[in-house]
Amino acid sequence: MGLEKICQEVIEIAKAAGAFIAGERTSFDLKLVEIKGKANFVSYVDKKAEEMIVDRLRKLLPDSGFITEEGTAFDSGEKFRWVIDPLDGTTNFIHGAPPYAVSIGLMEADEIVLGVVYEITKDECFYAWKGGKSMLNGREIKVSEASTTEESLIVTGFPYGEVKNSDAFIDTIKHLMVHSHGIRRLGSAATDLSYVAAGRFEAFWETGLSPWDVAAGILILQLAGGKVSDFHGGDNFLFGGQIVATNKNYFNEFQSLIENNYCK
Ligand code: 2AM
Ligand code: CA
Repeated sequence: MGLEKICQEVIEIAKAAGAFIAGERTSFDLKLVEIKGKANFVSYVDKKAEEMIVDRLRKLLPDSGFITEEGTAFDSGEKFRWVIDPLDGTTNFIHGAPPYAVSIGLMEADEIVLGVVYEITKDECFYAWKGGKSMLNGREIKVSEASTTEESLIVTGFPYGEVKNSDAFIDTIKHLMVHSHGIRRLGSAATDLSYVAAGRFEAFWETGLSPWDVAAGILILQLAGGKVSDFHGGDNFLFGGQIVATNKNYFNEFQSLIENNYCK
């Protein structure tokens, strides 16, 4: 089966999980939430959604491995590996605030070859496969043309219990507060990357993320014409926990700003 066909199937799987999550939201009970650590809620909804997704992906591509947030399936070192966050933006979900998304990426060896981000609250499905284009609900998307901070709206996520980078974070915020159109914090990294891909934001950066938060969104952004790196401008952005993601024209200025602040 080709990647385009697989992508169509994955879209259906992401939407089915999204429908389950949306249904659960209407009757969500905070008492059922386990608290795994500070600011790190895991709910039965995340787990159930992941099981639904894994079950269908196993049938779609037998012998594939899994890297998933809830650990309901495992990476067995196969050639194809699914990288899944069944609910990216769990804290938003728990509080009933948008956005939250299903994020499903597929890796072939070390390369991301397919990505689907289904943002549930706006019913927006972003997707891309290697050799194709980036799409949103059936229409092609492209990054914006802006090339300077002065023309840019920036999105980020707040560091989680992390003290070591907080000065760099604050310095970056201070600079952008003065010079950019503004700063947003949506609470779903998969959605942040998809919005840069769609030209809604010019740039995104964050620390401490896991591969399942970003895998699908990275490919969607790259195939929409955007650029992704780690804070040094290198390639360790999927597993390295540091990501800079921008449109094409703004990359050099923004990546330099982040490198100067974080890599002193
Ligand atoms: P999640 O909702 O799947 O956990 C928001 O800035 C991003 O950070 C989201 O993609 C969110 O994914 C992730 N996130 C939330 N809590 C986190 C934590 N405690 N540690 C690391 N990442 C977290
Ligand atoms: Ca999650």
